[in-house]
Amino acid sequence: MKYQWYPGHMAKARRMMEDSIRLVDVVIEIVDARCPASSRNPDIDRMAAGKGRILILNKSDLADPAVTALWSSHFQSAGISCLAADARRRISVRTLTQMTQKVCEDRNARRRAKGMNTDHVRAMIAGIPNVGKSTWINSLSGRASAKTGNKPGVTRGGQWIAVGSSFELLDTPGILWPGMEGEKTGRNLALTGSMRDEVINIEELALELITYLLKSYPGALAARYGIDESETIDAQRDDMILRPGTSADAIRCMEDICVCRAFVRKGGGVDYGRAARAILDDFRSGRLGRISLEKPPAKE
Ligand SMILES: Nc1nc2c(ncn2[C@@H]2O[C@H](COP(=O)(O)OP(=O)(O)OP(=O)(O)O)[C@@H](O)[C@H]2O)c(=O)[nH]1
Ligand SMILES: [Mg+2]
Repeated sequence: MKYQWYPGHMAKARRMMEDSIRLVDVVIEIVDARCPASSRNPDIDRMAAGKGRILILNKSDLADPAVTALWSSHFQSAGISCLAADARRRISVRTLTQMTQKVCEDRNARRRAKGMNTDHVRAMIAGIPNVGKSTWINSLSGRASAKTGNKPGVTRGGQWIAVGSSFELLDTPGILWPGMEGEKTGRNLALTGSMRDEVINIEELALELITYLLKSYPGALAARYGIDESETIDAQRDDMILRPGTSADAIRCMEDICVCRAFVRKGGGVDYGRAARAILDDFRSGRLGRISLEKPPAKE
């Protein structure tokens, strides 16, 4: 399955961001801590060239803490200022001040030379849909200034929000990019809810998640649904059409989940659609445990 979602409002948002970029000193890119590489938009990288940069690994409460620590040191050793965050908790303005002042050293030196104030910083908050940009701004400002929601595409226009006297933050709509490379990138963004479920085959996506969990987080599905993960089946069953990224065991697990949860269709037969929605919901809200979808490349 190819995952791709680039509706007109994103192209429009991208143009708005390109127009506004000259107004800001820093670009704060928010990514999903469960897949920090997949959730970085190369368009934002290009747009923000020459600006101070900060990377926030948000939703770290849902990610595997050991893997998030690997990502933090990976970005830091590449010279990228980064911070793991849970935007639903209060975020300290002081931490952000320290980070922005550091990435703004050149700008500050130029300003001081002209006798200008260096305390005030304007930042654009950018990232793909649903990673928590607006929640992060609200958490920093201590009030619900920006609209948030548990689906991609909530923020539509740009909105400036003042935080204390030192920050002005520009909330922007989440944007993806056309021509996304790599199956895994799209799959990860579909899993974390950065694409609309309506444009995705959620049953296939759930099977990909189960395949991944069986391999990388054994026991997570058994703990949640009471199924037996160790049972394996004959992959040659002729009613199965396996797609890349999914395994026969994943189909068997999905069927077992249907049985354990009594997800059956009216006329009989298991209800894959319901099981898929339950599994995706459970993953997205952390009920399957703290799970990361990718690790940084191993150091040489
Ligand atoms: N568990 C958890 N949930 C979060 C966190 N940050 C945001 N959320 C939730 O994620 C959902 C999306 O948050 P938003 O702030 O609307 O995301 P956004 O990036 O502004 O999304 P768009 O405007 O659609 O691009 C909401 O349901 C938030 O409550 C976090 O750090 N941890
Ligand atoms: Mg938003």
